[in-house]
Amino acid sequence: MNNNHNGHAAADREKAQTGPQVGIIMGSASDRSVMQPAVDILKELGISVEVRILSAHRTPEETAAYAREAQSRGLEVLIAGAGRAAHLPGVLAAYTLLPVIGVPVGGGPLSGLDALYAIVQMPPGIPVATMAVDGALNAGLFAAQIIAAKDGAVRRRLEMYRQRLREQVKERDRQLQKEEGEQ
Ligand code: RP5
Repeated sequence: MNNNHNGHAAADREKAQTGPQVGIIMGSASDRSVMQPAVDILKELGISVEVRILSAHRTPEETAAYAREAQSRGLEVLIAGAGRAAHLPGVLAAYTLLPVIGVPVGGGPLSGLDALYAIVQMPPGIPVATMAVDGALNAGLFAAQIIAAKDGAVRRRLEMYRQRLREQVKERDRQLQKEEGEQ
């Protein structure tokens, strides 16, 4: 495929894409502040999201229905954040072939270690890409990178994001060198 063809394909995808591309699901309203960085970074990168509260334990039927219908509704990636016995990402993954990114939510008596183990230790066959405890920002970036594999505009925004990171580190290093030199 040449670049021109790729350009047309991307434009066609843009036209066809009207609904949300990424579903951000959390097990409880209490997870909202932890999950917000995923919402913010995806919007910043020009990716449409929908945000839902669905619980693997308290609303299991709604959770299964959401995952079953997600791909046919045009979603491309799911991000799921949950704390304690965090079954949500695994349950969503059981009902869809979309990539599911899990965010263990901290807090609680075990400080998120329970959720981390529950999400990262998926048995063979049903994978969940597990982020750090409270790692919603990286979940958003990872979802964007999946979309960027076929979307040049998102790829360019991610490149600019990394460029800003590089510049921030260099600026802090320059500042540190200056302060050290003054001592
Ligand atoms: C999990 O239990 C949720 O994801 C949340 O992190 C945790 C506590 O839920 P609430 O009791 O605050 O609703 O299902």
